[in-house]
Amino acid sequence: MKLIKVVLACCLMVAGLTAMAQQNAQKIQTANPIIKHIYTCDPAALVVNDTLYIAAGHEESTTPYNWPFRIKDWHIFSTTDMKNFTDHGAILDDEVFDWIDEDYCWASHLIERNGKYYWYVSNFGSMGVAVADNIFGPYHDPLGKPLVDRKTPGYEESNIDPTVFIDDDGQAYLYWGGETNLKGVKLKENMIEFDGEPVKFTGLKNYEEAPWLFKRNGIYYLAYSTSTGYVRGPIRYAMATSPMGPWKDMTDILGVVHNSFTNHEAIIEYKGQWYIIYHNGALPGGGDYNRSVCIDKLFFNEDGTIQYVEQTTGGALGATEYNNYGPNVYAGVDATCVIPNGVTLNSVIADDGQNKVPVSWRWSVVQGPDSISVESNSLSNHTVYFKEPGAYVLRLAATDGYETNCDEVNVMVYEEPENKVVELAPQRSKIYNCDIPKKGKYVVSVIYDSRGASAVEVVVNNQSCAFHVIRTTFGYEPNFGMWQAEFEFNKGINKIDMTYFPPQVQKIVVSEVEN
Ligand code: FUB
Repeated sequence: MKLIKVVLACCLMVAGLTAMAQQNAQKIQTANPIIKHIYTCDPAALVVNDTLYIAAGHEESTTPYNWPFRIKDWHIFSTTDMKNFTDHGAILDDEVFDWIDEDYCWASHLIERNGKYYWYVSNFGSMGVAVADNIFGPYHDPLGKPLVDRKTPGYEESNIDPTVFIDDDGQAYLYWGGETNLKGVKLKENMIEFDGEPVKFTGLKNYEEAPWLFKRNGIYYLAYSTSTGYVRGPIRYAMATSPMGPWKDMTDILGVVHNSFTNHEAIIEYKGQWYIIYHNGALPGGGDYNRSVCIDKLFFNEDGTIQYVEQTTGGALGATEYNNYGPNVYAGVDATCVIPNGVTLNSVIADDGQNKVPVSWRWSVVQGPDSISVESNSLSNHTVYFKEPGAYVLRLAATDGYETNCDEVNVMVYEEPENKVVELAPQRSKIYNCDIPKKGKYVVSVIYDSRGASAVEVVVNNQSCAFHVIRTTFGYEPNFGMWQAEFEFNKGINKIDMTYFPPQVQKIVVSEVEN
């Protein structure tokens, strides 16, 4: 009797929690990014009984560009028409996992098998799995420890971004890994134990993270996020005739996304149409660490290869199912520039194509000492050149012939300092002895390439000056910025300590301040 009461109480609790998840649900009707009331990232998608579910990380960074990722829970969103999405709230919290000892998590993957739900998560190089009888939980950690523990010899490297694929014969496979560590392994039927040893995959061009497996017409597809130096995030794919490869490298299928150096995709068929679900940093306040889930349609060629996907603001709604909106205009992240170099802003113009007129755009100076010249041959990444140093506010206006939208960006333009006394080409772990001819005021200028974001620390005569390089673009061409500060130097040897500096720092110049 006692047992029956406990079982009954548990059932009521589950039903209660499920009802609560439904009650807390928020209705959203939307184009890209599809979720606008919170920041979301790393989508995983699954279809259960005619409903498409997206499990996504809930990002809570207080600034858009600061490491680390701040994901403490994951939400589930659902739709039955790809137009209306429901937010069912934070269904999985990282507190479910006792072993999680770091504050913030990484990507997750949710999958259903025989009516049970398995939610794989990653946290600073270890991965675990939570299980529930209902998609909306409650989830518990059946292992009480990581499924892949970074402290286990042989598993120390980048255990992130789990993804699970179940083949038609019922065999489940787990894939995961960042950088050069993509691995795959069979899972036992219980979905929480390896069946055999993992295999490391190689030969996947520019592989960085975010593997996603699917099967179509007997062909296995492995999509993933790439990285080539400063350019990160294009989604590429490979094909195979078996879920464990060997993988044939194919091509990129989605380009760099707006305002986020990462991307993470799910590819799924729903009601006869294929979709790619990914993230960008396009919401106001969004960025590398405040990302937003987007959806676009994906198409295959006759031979099974995937067509390149253009990112749209119309998203899965499609261009014919909603009214014309003016172009989305994003002028770029505030940037710095050192004359005579130009600055390539990560500006983006995206239009829904509804007005059927090619989009046109114009840059202008809202504030600043002089006019500018601009190279802007495409809808994104425009390069601006300056003749005069100073603080500029630039406006980008774009029109679809019917509606015009604008956005502004600040650019601080410098000239390389005159009166140079010392010029240093930084080397790692180096303390420079700068021989200063006479006691006085000097400016230390650090010239950096702003294609990467980083914290930089320069220690001048034991005085630490830290500053943050904000990434302004993903292009191949360098973008120079400059940081400056004034110091009193004594005659003779003064020390500039660059023991730690990121590769972005190009040059350090010490120049005399004229009296
Ligand atoms: O969200 C944290 C990390 O960013 C994920 O694990 C990667 O896939 C990238 O999207």
